[in-house]
Amino acid sequence: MHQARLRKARQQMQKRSLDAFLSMHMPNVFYLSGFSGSSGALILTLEKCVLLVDPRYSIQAREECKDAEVRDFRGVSSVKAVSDVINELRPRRVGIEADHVSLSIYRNLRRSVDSSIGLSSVSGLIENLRSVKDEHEVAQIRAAAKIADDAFAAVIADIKPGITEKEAALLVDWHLRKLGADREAFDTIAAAGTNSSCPHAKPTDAKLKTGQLLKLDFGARVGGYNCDITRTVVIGEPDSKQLEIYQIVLEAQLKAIEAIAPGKSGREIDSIARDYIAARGYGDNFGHGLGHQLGIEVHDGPALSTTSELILEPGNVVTVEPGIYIEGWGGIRIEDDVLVTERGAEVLTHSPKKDLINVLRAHSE
Ligand SMILES: [Mn+2]
Repeated sequence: MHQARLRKARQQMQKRSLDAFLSMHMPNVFYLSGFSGSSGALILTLEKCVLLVDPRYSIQAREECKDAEVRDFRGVSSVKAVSDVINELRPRRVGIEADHVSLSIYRNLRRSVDSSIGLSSVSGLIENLRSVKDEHEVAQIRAAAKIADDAFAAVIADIKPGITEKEAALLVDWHLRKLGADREAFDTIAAAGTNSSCPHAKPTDAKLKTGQLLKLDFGARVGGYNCDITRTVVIGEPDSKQLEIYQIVLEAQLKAIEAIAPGKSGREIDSIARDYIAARGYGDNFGHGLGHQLGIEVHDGPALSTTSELILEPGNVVTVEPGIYIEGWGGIRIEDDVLVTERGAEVLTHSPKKDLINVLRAHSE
């Protein structure tokens, strides 16, 4: 699995006239080597793959990384250790990840790497590979999505008026972990009433009340991969405005999902949902992009937005998450994870969404 990824990375290096590539960006290091620690550096040449870790991670790195030569360093800075390996391997030109290396690290590298070795700024070399998921990656995201779906079903049975947003978020997290998630993909959002009008609201100590909307946005992380799902429910009987807006968001989401296919642009898919919402008078209430790519990172690259350059291809995993947010009233978002296949969209998250779920009724059923 990592051998195939290293092969692809080397092809990309050759296309850019690089005979070495340095990554200190952990999502990329994990992708290329399987190392899941919090810091390390991977130096890839056309023949060698060296993973440098500090002593905290020596044992773990040797266990996790069968396709890399693991070395540990102590008593020197990580930049000095990286420079020593580069000087030993003597490439002509090393690609440095411009989006992830700080100016001070770059300056220190330039000082300690032999002046005959070129350091070139590169962007997206590994991210472009990560955008097309292999079978193993899709299996992890599928497993994460299954856990999130099962957690949602369990949470619905637990939620009732009187518990706080923070307690609702904790219930989500508890069920995710209990069902086998390694951890949450990100800080769970549980936002009720007017707080739900903030797309990325923080859970508060406010207690859930009958008649309120409750927006739950959460995800599981499994084997280093994330899923991301949002459902909006109502505590008790929904009113007509809640039902009206829910239907618009749902319809916008279903239309966008249906349009997903290889060759379509991220912008096109975004506009299908956006135009539908605008035509119903809520254009100003959908401020964010329709979705992002999903993988080792929760925001694993741009996907569906008004500015996206992405052309969809089989193996992309994207979220589709339109929302309508009205200040002082509340917000409704519905989010699912979608795998792009030759035939179109395969939805990976399956929690019910056909109707605005009445939590109290679901509870009594
Ligand atoms: Mn999302």
